[in-house]
Amino acid sequence: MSDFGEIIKRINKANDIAVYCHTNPDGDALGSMLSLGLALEKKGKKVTFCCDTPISARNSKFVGSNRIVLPNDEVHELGISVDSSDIDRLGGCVKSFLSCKSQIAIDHHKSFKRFTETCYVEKDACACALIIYKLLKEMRLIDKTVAQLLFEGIVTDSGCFAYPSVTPETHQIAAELMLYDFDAADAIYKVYRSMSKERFNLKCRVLAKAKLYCDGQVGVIVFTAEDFAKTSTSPVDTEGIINELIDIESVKVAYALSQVGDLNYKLSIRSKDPIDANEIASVYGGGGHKNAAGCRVNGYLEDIIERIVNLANRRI
Ligand SMILES: [Mn+2]
Repeated sequence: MSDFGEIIKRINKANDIAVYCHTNPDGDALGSMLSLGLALEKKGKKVTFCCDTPISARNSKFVGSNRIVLPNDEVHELGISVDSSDIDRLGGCVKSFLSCKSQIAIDHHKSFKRFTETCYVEKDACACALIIYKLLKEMRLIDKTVAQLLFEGIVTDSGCFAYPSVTPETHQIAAELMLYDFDAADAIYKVYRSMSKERFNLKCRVLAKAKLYCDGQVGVIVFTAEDFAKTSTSPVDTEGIINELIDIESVKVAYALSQVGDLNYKLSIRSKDPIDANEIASVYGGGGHKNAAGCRVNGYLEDIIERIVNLANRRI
């Protein structure tokens, strides 16, 4: 793995840079991509912000999100992917990313699969934004806007500094960012606590149907196409709702199934130590972090639930 030296060299050499994040971006993906792109723009680079998912009302709260474009045929000198554990996570942006004359990947997933010659990965970092912070600090490109975006990325992926992946360094970096004097409490409210009425309704509806298995040690919630239709929401509104389930004292593994197609579901997994969510997700070809991971599963809902509850039960 190359260090920042090679990355900075490549950034300095390029004039036309495109930054990429994964499909259905979360706060860390957006905070990392937007902070990096806006900082490079300040350095005089021409920057394009690419993501394959149209920005939702929820994500439009991130400064610079109005600059994000859907994948197109434009060819860029340098493509930088952030917060993507493998090339497929770029979704509709894969072709655009690969068409760049050179590529860099910066990531923090345990399940990272190398897809560029130059990459920088810290598998223990609780957010990709922590890595972008170190890079931009070395390049002396942090200002108030950039600091707030990095802080928002860290807040999102650390569960507001609550997950086991949070270290003294996480707090040190957050403290350094707060010195830039943005409104940190407001940033946390905006990206971590606030929600639309529609999302609240979805949450109530789905949590009311939550089921516990294995003496209350495994929790399952399901977001069906009907749940989305009845509450005027979409899969992007599911983010974080699974945490209510893992917060139940007896629950050691929490699952959220989100309907994507007829017999096709996105599975999110949360676990408490020592159970490894990344390892469970890898059974279905997915991945993520030790306590939070995801994958796709196909089949009838009842069969899927039986299979994933068994997977958890064997690890409890
Ligand atoms: Mn992340």
